[in-house]
Amino acid sequence: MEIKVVRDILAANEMLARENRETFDKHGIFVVDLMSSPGAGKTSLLVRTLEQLTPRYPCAVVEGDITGDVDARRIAEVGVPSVQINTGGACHLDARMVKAALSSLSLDDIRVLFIENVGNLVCPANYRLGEDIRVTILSTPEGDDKLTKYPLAFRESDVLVINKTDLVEGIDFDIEQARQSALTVNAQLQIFQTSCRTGEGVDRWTDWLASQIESGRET
Ligand SMILES: Nc1nc2c(ncn2[C@@H]2O[C@H](COP(=O)(O)OP(=O)(O)OP(=O)(O)O)[C@@H](O)[C@H]2O)c(=O)[nH]1
Ligand SMILES: [Mg+2]
Repeated sequence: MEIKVVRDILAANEMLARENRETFDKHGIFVVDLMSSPGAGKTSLLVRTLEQLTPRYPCAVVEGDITGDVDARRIAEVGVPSVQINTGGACHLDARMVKAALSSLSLDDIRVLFIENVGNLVCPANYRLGEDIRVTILSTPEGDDKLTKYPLAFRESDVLVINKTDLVEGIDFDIEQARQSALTVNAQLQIFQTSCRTGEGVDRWTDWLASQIESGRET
């Protein structure tokens, strides 16, 4: 019975995610879902990415947090429209929350929508939101073993961004080992290495993202 309830919740979410997808298609919006542990650098990568993309594409952001609007304010400082969702305790966004947030955005004026999920490396991966691509960030201080200890998010993603490469000296994070582990978990993963502090590697990621936006859907 318990299993059935969980399945019902996920099935209901899938249905709403498809509705969101139809809305995005109708308005020609490319959607990126960003996932990671708390503090891996989702907002930092978003800010860097928006600085490069907004001259070419009108962007907007849906921010998911348990409480508060700190991240939405950081996005507003870059001059990009943002909507904050407070989950009130839930460890992930779901398609219903995103659908509700869309009513606060001017969809005809958006080409790329970024959704920053709640900081959590496990729960968000179970809930599709209607996105085109899913990106999971792993930051070097978390350790390269997280790819094999928490494989779901990486298995369910199109992209892995290894962030905080500027901190790799002095901690036990082997980038080559991380890349190998990632590809073992998901051979289709596109892998990028960034430092949001120095900006290193951000261009390669935004160039690839722009190519995906231009070509429409998926990797
Ligand atoms: N050294 C270094 N610090 C970084 C880098 N990227 C982010 N940070 C720092 O890491 C901390 C967390 O970054 P955020 O961008 O807020 O992380 P987040 O994933 O959005 O966090 P939540 O939304 O709370 O889950 C901040 O102090 C950032 O300045 C990086 O590449 N290098
Ligand atoms: Mg954040």
